[in-house]
Amino acid sequence: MVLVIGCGKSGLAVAEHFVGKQPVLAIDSRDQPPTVNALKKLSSEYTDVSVQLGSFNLADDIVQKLDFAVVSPGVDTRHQLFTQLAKYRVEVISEIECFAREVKDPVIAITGSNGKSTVTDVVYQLLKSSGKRVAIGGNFGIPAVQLLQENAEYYVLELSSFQLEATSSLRPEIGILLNVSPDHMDRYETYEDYRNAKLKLLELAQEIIINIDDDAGYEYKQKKAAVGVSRYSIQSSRKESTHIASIERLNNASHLSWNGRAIINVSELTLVGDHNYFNLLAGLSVGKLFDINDQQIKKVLTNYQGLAHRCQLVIKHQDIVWVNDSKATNVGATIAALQGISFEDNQRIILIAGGDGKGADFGPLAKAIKQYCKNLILMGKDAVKIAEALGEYHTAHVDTMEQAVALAKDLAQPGDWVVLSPACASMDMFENFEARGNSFVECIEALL
Ligand code: UMA
Ligand code: ADP
Repeated sequence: MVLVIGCGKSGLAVAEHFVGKQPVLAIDSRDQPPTVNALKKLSSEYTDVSVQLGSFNLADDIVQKLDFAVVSPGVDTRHQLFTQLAKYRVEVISEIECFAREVKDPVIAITGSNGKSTVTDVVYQLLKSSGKRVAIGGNFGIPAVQLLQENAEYYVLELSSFQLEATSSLRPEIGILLNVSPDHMDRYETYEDYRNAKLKLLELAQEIIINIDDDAGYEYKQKKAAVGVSRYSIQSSRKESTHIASIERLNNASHLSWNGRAIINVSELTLVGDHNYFNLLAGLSVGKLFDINDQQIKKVLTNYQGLAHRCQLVIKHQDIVWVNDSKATNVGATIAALQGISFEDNQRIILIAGGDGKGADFGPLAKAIKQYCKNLILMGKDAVKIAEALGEYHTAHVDTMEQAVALAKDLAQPGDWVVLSPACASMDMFENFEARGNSFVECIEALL
């Protein structure tokens, strides 16, 4: 019997994956998990599917009957259930591991603290543009096991630290580590543990793309192979040389470049901000590894519009720019957004931030806010913690998105940018980051 722990998107997909092959017991500590109706339907259609809601408590004789357990990424494995599973030597694997044990075609896997979804989408667009049948998923939204039905030639997967933890059989053709900065510190004992979960991808992958400008990538490269150091570097087990994607200055303009050769002038890109240039360099590296020609790479990257809720322009109204960066769910993401939008002459950003900080240290965020922002509007569970990290800096506290947007409108002068980039998860006030971003946009529309 397979135990499915957590009945969200991945739990349901795993239950569906094993149905008819092995008996399934799906459990959730909530009474009404999001997939409750779909699971009940499944168990009414298949007698060997059972569902237990409201607790993770299992009798020892049931645990002894288990072949293995599949844990959802959102479930904390420090729960007592996992001690019980270990006692009876029940293997605990991820949904990604279930995928890895069956997939026959090549996988490109992307991890990092920030930029994963953007790079996953860019890589998907690039491969699709070269005529390949490509499936996209993982942390991006569609559980990987569900993609197995797609008859794809390539699988592009965004992987979170949680998904990598209980994964051992995946052998991505290419593994990309974008960056590591603190996140999910409510789930890890130390930053080192979180970082190691991310670095695991580099051990699993056959070929790797690492960001040498980031500490984690740089240290990995120093440890594994002390070859030339630049921004993006491709270390290859297949190829002898090290390839470098970087930003180079040519004729007074910055260019996305490959091995020092300019390919795209950044002024031709739709995406803005240094962090996005790095994301596109990761895409460029994959394009070159797949021998996609420069013209094709250029076409895809210059036309790339970005995903919703990531530094997305909402409206420019009376010379005030409103930006939705709701997906900035950790400190590193908000700092990157502030740096990307920053102005050299003065501080013109009115930042709306706050939510569930997941145990983060807000010190580095406070420093960036003082450098780049003229006002800070805080809301959510950890608003006070952020304000404390800022010390003397004046902050305004609000209870709702409506109040935040109304206050931002009052404060904004022509030339200012109002940016929702919370540095926190959204679940204390909203269903998810999309709902938070949508609420921001609706409040703006109602007010302007
Ligand atoms: N649950 C319990 N007890 C607990 C905790 C959770 O029973 O103590 C149950 C919940 O009641 C719920 C289920 O577990 O029914 C939720 O499982 P889940 O949180 O793993 O969510 P899924 O719906 O399966 O979505 C997961 C990823 N969620 C998380 O990692 C938190 C999705 O990433 C991913 O898209 C999806 O699998 C498909 O692969 C979302 C995410 O927020 C976008 N990821 C984090 C991030 O990007 O920062 C890592
Ligand atoms: P993820 O899937 O890792 O959360 P996204 O591509 O969805 O990453 O971007 C989330 C947020 O992270 C963006 O809104 C932006 O603020 C920030 N961000 C994007 N790319 C980077 C990067 N390369 N480095 C740092 N921050 C980034």
